[in-house]
Amino acid sequence: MEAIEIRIERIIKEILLPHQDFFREPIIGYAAANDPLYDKLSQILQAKHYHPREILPHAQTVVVYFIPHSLAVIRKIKGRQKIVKEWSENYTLANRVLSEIGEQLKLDLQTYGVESATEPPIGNYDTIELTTSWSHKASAVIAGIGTFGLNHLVITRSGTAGRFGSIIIDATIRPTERPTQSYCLYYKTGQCKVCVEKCPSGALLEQSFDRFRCNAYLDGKNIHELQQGCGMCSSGPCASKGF
Ligand code: B12
Ligand code: SF4
Ligand code: SF4
Repeated sequence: MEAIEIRIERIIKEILLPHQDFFREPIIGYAAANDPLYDKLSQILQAKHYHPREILPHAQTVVVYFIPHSLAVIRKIKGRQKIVKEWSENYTLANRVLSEIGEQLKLDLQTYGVESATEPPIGNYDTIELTTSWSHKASAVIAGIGTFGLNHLVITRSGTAGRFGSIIIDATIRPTERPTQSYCLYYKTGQCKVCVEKCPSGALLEQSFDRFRCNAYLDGKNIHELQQGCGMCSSGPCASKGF
């Protein structure tokens, strides 16, 4: 029988295949559902965060996948000071692709007798506090896919410009080792603040991130109504690679 992680990787890659112009090779990481970091998350986040076993009682592994935007899309936002339509279009496409990956993995794993539970790429979140109770970024860090950057996003070895999804399963897969160093240039050398300099709303500062300010900008107060997302803090030197 095909090993479960091989199967997971094959399914994700097959779904991405028709979208090669828009996404690069996915990065997939595995976290143990009983990783002690999950016990501390509500405390770290200062908000309710589900433990994987509150979502799936016999959870063993959290599978996290990162689909990095293609270099063609990244080139469109690099050097720009405002959002471009290619970023918006990839944002929308990524939502669709991530949902498809989640649904397909769930169906396929079921045929192996593996139960799973997914969170949508944009979960139902508290629209006042702007927080969810299932953080893909936190799981990405626990699953060894990346580290936090000054941009408050997760940076992977293939950069920060991309999107995450995760699925909780009741099969055991060996956890991915976590990187020992930050992928962010600023945290590594103190030399880069490009994300802060490029943020058009003033939400992202060296010492803080004002999610309400960012959200107001994303909400369309400063963006054309057909455009979604904002790629500026994802478009620095770490856009397509980690350091
Ligand atoms: C709500 C939300 C927003 C809100 C508010 C964000 C916020 N609360 O900070 C708004 C609308 C402002 C927003 C903006 C953006 N978002 Co958003 N957003 C989300 C969403 C739906 C939930 C995030 C959330 O509230 N989580 C709960 C909070 C409490 O945790 P958190 O923010 O994820 O991360 C915290 C912890 O991980 C913690 N932490 C601190 N120390 C440590 C240490 C350890 C060891 C661990 C484990 C954790 C940890 O630090 C973080 C901050 O406190 C997620 C999808 C998801 N379900 O995860 C996408 C998500 C975070 N967004 C994403 C993106 C891409 C964006 C934007 C670039 C817009 C865009 N799509 O073009 C901007 C970037 C703004 C920025 N610089 O951070 C991506 C991130 C990709 C990446 N490379 O990291 C996500 C994961 C969506 C996805 N499916 O990929 N977002
Ligand atoms: S742009 Fe520079 S400082 Fe900002 S997250 Fe990327 S590497 Fe870090
Ligand atoms: S998404 Fe745009 S507005 Fe929000 S922090 Fe990043 S650069 Fe600033």
